[in-house]
Parts: sequence; structure tokens; C-alpha cells
Amino acid sequence: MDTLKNRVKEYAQELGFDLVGITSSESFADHQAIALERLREGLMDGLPWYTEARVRRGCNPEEILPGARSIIAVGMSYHVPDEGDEGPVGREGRRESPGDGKVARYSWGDDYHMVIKEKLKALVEGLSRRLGRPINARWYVDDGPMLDRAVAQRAGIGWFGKNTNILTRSHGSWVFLGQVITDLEMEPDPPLKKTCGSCVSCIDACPTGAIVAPYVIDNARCISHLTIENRGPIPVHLRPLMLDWVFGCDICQDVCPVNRKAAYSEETAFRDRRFTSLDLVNLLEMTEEEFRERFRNSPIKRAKRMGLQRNACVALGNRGDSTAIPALSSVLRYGEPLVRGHAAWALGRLGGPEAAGSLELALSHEDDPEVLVEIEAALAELAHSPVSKSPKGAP
Ligand code: B12
Ligand code: SF4
Ligand code: SF4
Repeated sequence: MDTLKNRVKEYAQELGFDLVGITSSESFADHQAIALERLREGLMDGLPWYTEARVRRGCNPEEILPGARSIIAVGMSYHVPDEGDEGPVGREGRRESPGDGKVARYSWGDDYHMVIKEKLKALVEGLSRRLGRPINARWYVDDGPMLDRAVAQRAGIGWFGKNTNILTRSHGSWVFLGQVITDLEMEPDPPLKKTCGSCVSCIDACPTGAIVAPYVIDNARCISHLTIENRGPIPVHLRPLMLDWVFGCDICQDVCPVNRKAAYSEETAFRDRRFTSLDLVNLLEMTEEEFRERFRNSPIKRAKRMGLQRNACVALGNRGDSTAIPALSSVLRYGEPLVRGHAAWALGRLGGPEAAGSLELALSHEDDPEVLVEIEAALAELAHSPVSKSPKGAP
């Protein structure tokens, strides 16, 4: 019986971690080979900071912390009741208003980086106090070079799903993953022996075909990447497939049978929800100051105001709601070039004389070559559309 390991686990649970496992500090050679291959095949394209050097460092914990002996892997649920699960959720319900776009669950509450990072720091400091000696440690949650999922899998927290997320017995895949590399000597936990079996629900459900094979995501096709990490235009052919997701995407997790009975999070920072969905027109009208104030403690700030407005245009174009035409026409005139281009696309999708009028007017005063291409494409779409008098998708 490894009493040190038990004490570490008990303390981590006291601090609010739902899942704790221990693995060795040996290298993750097999995952390193896979990640490097993904990079070379272009499947991580669009993430300039995701480099070979980062992968090599992250897969060799003893390079990050000389003298490392073990890794404490943690998981923390962000699963909170959805509309209907526990009665109506009022203003913050994911689909409450027809003018709202969807927000991925992981960003409904406070920024997990801050919440979990603080707990990991408390874990290391508390353990040092309890053991009566300073612990040498490095800790990460999503913000370091380590492959968080590979660590969690080897520490027995969960298993890889075909959508590449780590699935856990108790909390499904709705868990954030983090780890502490330490100089503490502890017996590793065995990995779980579970698999997806013959299920392929997530692969079938992904609207952009981003799960190109079991356990393989093409980053450049994933709505999560397109709406959060991507700083440029969204490829035109993918826009209609993105539905009304305005920040992240949960489809491959929503359909996963393992998530049906996932326990809820006890963490108030995640339970006190704020952003289960966002009013799309409101996003278009938001100033930089309003953006900063509203999303200060939220993971949503990562998309930046311009990114969110770009995403809102795509979602409005896909929703087919012609009441958004005045707001789209306004950003087509006064927005940033990236947003103007996507507003033009959305107006082309919505159609009708008002949208066509805004596009014609914009054509006469626009001087950004990329926006001009978008406006011309939108006008061409309208000219060829047999239903140019009624918005697309409208009943
Ligand atoms: C880059 C990144 C992204 C990118 C790229 C995704 C990707 N391909 O990894 C984008 C922006 C698309 C993204 C999206 C999301 N992300 Co993200 N992301 C990361 C990040 C920073 C790095 C991931 C990485 O290194 N990928 C490299 C590739 C090679 O790894 P992989 O896809 O997991 O592939 C492994 C498996 O395929 C496995 N494998 C390969 N072949 C086989 C075969 C078999 C049989 C088996 C069993 C396994 C297996 O080995 C590979 C290497 O380990 C991590 C944080 C971190 N530092 O680890 C968070 C992280 C993975 N993301 C996370 C989350 C929550 C998300 C989203 C759910 C957010 C959302 N709702 O919008 C989506 C999910 C999309 C999806 N289906 O994966 C969580 C995942 C938590 C969990 N339970 O798994 C992480 C761990 C952050 C955290 N610390 O909590 N993400
Ligand atoms: S997050 Fe959405 S787009 Fe990305 S793989 Fe899952 S279902 Fe596909
Ligand atoms: S939906 Fe099915 S295949 Fe996909 S991760 Fe869940 S169990 Fe695995």
C-alpha cells in the first residue's frame, strides 16, 4: 500500500479534483511519434505555436523537470445541467432565444485555466507543508507542452474516445485535464482497459468531417479551431457546415453514449453559468470595452472581439433569420475588414432585396480587396439564387 500516493489523492480530492491518477515520469515516446506524424501530415495546421520542439519537450517530463519521478494527473468536471435536465434554466439556457448562437460547455463558466491552476498550486504547496519538505514540481492545465490527454490516459483517469477526447467512467468526457510533474516517488496507476467498441456516433455526427479517422482530428476542419484559435477568415466551403456554433463545438461529445450518465460538476466557478449561448446581433454591436468587461473571466475572451463577430456573421448566415439584416448591413459598412467579409457572406446567404441593396452599396465604397471578393461572391450567389426574395433557411 503506497501511503504517499493515498495522501496525495485524498488531498487532491479535498481540493475539488474529481479524478486523480498517478503515472511515471517516463517519456511518452509512443504519443510523441503520433503527434509528430500529425504535424507532418498537416493535421495540426492553423496552430503556429504547436511545433515539433514543443511536442518533444512535452513528451519528455524529465526535460521539463530534471529529477522528476512521477506525475499527478487530475480531471475536473465542467458538466452542468443543460436545459431540461433540471427544469428550465431561464435566461442562460443554451437555446433560450432564437437569436442566440451556441457556446461550447467548457466555456459556460469561469476561465478554467485560472480555477484549476490555483488548485494545482494549492496542491503542491499543501503537499509540501504536509510532507514537511519543499516539493519540486511543475504544473499545467492546457497551458503547457505536455499532451494532457496522453498523461490522463496513462494515469488511468480515462480512455481515448474516437473523437480523441478522454472519456471517464464517472464524468464522461466533460472534464478538464491537468497535471503536476513532481519529484515524489509513487507507484503508477494502471491505464484503464476500456474502448469505444464498435460505436462511431461522433464520427458520423461531426458536421465538418473533422474526425477524419478514429482518434484523428483534422484541426483545420474542427469548428472548435475555426471559431476559437483561427485568427483569419473561415474557409467559405466550411461556413455552411458550422451551423450556429459561435464559440467552440460540442457535437462529438453531445452524441457520445458515455456522456449520457455523466455526473455533474460540484465547482461553483463552473456551475454559476453565464454564457451557455450568446445573442448574435448583440455580439455584432459590442464595443471593445464591452467585450473586455463581459468576457474578462471567461475562456471566451480567447476568440477576441473580432473573432466572435466573424463567428456571429457565419451563425447568422446559417440561421436564415432576416431580422439580422440591418445589423449585418451595419457591420458590412463599419466593421473590421475580417468581419465585413463575413457579413457580406451572411447577407448573400440570407438574400432578399434589403440584403442585396446593402451589398450593392458596399461594393461602391469598399476598398479592401479581400472584402471586395466576398461582396462580389455574395452578389453572385444572390443573382443565381432562385429564392432571392426570401431568406435561406427561412420557413
Ligand atoms: C490543440 C488542442 C486543440 C485543437 C486540436 C485538437 C487536437 N487534434 O488535438 C482544437 C482547437 C481543435 C481543440 C478542440 C477541442 N479541445 Co482542445 N486542446 C488542444 C491542446 C492544447 C493540445 C492537444 C494536442 O496536443 N493534440 C495533439 C494530437 C496529436 O493529440 P490527440 O488528437 O489527442 O491524439 C491522440 C489520440 O488520437 C491518441 N491515439 C492515436 N491513435 C490512437 C489509437 C488508439 C486505438 C487509441 C486508443 C488512441 C490513439 O494518441 C494521440 C496523441 O496523444 C490540449 C491541451 C494539452 N496541452 O494537451 C487541449 C485539450 C485536448 N482540449 C480540450 C477540449 C475540452 C477541447 C474541446 C472539447 C473544446 C470544445 N468544446 O470546443 C474541443 C474538442 C475537439 C476534439 N474532438 O478533439 C481538453 C480535452 C479534455 C478531454 N476530456 O479530453 C484538453 C486536454 C485541454 C484540457 N487541459 O482540458 N483542442
Ligand atoms: S468539436 Fe465539432 S467540429 Fe470538432 S470534431 Fe467534434 S463535432 Fe467535429
Ligand atoms: S461517440 Fe462512440 S466512438 Fe465517439 S467517443 Fe463516444 S463512445 Fe467513442
